[in-house]
Amino acid sequence: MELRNKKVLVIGTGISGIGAAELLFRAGAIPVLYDENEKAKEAEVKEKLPEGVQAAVFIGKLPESVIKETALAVPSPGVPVDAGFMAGLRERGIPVWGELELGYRYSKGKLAAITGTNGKTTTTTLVGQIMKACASSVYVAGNIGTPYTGTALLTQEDSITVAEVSSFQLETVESFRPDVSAVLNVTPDHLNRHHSMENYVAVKERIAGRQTKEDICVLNYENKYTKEFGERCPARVVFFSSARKLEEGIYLDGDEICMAQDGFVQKLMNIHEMKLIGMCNIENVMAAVAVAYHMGAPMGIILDTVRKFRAVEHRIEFVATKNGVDYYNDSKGTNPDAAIQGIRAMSKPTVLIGGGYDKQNEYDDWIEAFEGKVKCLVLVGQTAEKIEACARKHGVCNIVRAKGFEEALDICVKTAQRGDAVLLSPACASWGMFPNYEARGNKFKDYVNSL
Ligand code: UMA
Repeated sequence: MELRNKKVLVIGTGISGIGAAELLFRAGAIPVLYDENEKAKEAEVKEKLPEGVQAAVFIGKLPESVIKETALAVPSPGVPVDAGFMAGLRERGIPVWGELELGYRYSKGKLAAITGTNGKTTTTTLVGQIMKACASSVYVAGNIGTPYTGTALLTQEDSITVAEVSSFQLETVESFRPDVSAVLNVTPDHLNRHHSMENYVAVKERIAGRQTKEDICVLNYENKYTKEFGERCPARVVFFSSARKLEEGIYLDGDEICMAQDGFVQKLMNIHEMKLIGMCNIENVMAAVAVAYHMGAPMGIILDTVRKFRAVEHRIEFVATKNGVDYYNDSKGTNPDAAIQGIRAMSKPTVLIGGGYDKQNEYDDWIEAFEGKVKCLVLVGQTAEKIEACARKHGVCNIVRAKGFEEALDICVKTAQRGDAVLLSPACASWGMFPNYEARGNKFKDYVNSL
């Protein structure tokens, strides 16, 4: 579809909406920004637009005359496409490309796209670093925080884009076709948006929906959903496994990461050479190695980069050792499944900070994953009572409730002894106490570094 001089309605005025409006303007289309949130302010939205970029802005209600002139609608990832305003646009036959699809249509070069319930930021960051070590024009974009539309027009034929892709973004792709895709794992999440696990899985699979056997899809052999997807995936599948030797693919054998290809097995590296810890990170590394290798990176550069790579901020991030106690920040553990990875990564007796905003989650699986490692559970926030009841049911009894985050930190310092670890991995969002998980993680790090 030629968009030059056409009115394109961009829904949402967050970072994706601004990225989309900028791309559209520079591509010669006429962007119209719309936000359903009545509290948004037209002047503030206009201020977010880069200098020289123009777009009309509508807040709250959109006039019928604007809808009538709309050639294309571009929703931001946070806008559900099956309800309300968006459903109305579809009924009127207005084509819909999500912000990711729009960026894809305008980008050049090769694309690696990574999705999964957990681990996608770490894997995307690592693949980005590997590709930057062996190519000159590399962009890392998507759900990671730099909108895909923000880098698309910068790309050239020899560029490489490494994109973190969320299920929200995949709902509205059409022609999106990465050269190499990856689905790291799928476990229940965002079910309020996708309504059922079946829908959530189907939407994740759209990352490879347009791929052919000329493309690669990297999948986790040890996750029920991604393993099953391997049987019907339209791309050439490369599996990775943390639990068995594969005839073809990348796997963990004891402490060695190995690659089996065309009947040959190559030992790639020992996991103790990595700075990352935890089985989830070993899986992320195996996936990243597979993605980067199939994007054409030489194995030597891949492994050198993996050896140097440190955890992404707030994800089982080692902060410091103070008085013989190791402090880890896993503030990104905002749901029980992510927090399970955090506690599993610990090898020492651990004082664990949990609790926060109530997303109506159940905590049984998380507490079962403690496996006797948690010597004290320090609870904060709205969910403290619910988690305490659940923990006691599972026989975890050394529990302390803190009135606030600062008090929780004081308790950790008093309780942890030389040889222990302190882990912030709350299994809950930070809202109510902090604006976001980054602020919570930064508070933790500042406190630890000041000890
Ligand atoms: N809005 C509407 N109508 C709606 C919903 C939202 O008008 O029905 C408006 C809001 O009022 C707001 C704007 O849309 O002004 C927000 O849009 P957005 O929620 O899409 O947020 P962005 O700032 O554009 O950020 C989005 C992603 N956010 C979500 O998917 C919720 C960011 O992922 C992403 O980094 C960014 O685009 C760049 O691509 C964040 C995220 O939480 C990190 N992702 C989820 C996750 O990782 O689990 C999927």
